Amino acid sequence: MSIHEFERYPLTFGPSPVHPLARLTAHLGGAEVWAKREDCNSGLAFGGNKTRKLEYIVPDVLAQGADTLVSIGGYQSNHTRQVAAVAAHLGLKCRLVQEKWVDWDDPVNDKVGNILLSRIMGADARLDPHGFDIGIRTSWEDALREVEESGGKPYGIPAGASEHPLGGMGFANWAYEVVQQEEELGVFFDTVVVCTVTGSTHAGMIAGFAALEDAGGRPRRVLGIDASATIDKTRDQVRRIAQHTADLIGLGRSLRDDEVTVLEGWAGDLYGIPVESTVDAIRLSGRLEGMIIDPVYEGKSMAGLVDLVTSGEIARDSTALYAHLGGQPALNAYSGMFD
Ligand code: 1AC
Repeated sequence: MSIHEFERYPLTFGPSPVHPLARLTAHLGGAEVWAKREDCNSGLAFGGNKTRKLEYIVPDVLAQGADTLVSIGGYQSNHTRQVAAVAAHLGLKCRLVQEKWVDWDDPVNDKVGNILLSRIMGADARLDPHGFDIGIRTSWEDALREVEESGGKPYGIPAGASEHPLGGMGFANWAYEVVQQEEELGVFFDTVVVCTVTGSTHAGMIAGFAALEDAGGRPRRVLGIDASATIDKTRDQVRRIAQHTADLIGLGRSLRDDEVTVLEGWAGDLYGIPVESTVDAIRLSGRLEGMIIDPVYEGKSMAGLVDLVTSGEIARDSTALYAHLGGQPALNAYSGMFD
């Protein structure tokens, strides 16, 4: 099946904006760095990368006649906030499992930012003491069962939508959108840099760009920057979801090892805990570009991009695209870092 034949329920404003980061580029002395802004992609609760994924999942939600979306993430999950927004938009109920993925001692960590927004939008967001893990969680399975036992019709969306069979589709389509925007802008991004944790954003890009390359497109690198600090799990999950998505969109071959790149070095020791390079990257992006990034995901991928350009791993004559996945609401739980 071609990617264009999959049903997509519109939740975004259309293609997310792409623009040059001129002052960051000058600061780094090349490569030329641009950003594609999933943080500006929709009117639903500040948008973000999950909204694009949910466009491919909502048709199935509606086909199944579900009345409650059931999802999971950390206290400051961007994913659960976007699920809550989509539920509100569709007039559905929303039950969220918010696990203690990050041992972060800010006293309002479980009250502000993403979780606050989810509650404002009417989600039943309940705290759960379990720690970080990117896989399928029993707490989430329990929540699905509880909704069913109380007479509801639940629809399960796992963390980051990553383990959902259609979880990679949104970013497979992102690759097609990039190629369209390249044509309009007269630019070619030889390198894409993206944060990766639960994997389906990165995996979708891999599948989409592989299909485009096989159809005669120019080759490019998609560099995933690990922010999970459990790199083997993330790498396995990216590969598995990328291959599954590639199969869905008819790639018709196995992905090569060089198409699945997950780099480590910027996550620190634990998911969700910013390290010095994260904070530096947040300040750099804010001060040079007025572009706000978060301490859990984008601060880590931007730190990776800065180092990769500085070291020449992304060459001076490259044109690199930084995928800004959103996530700024979490900053509210990290205010102490910027006193
Ligand atoms: C981990 C899925 C993830 C979130 O925001 O909850 N990106």
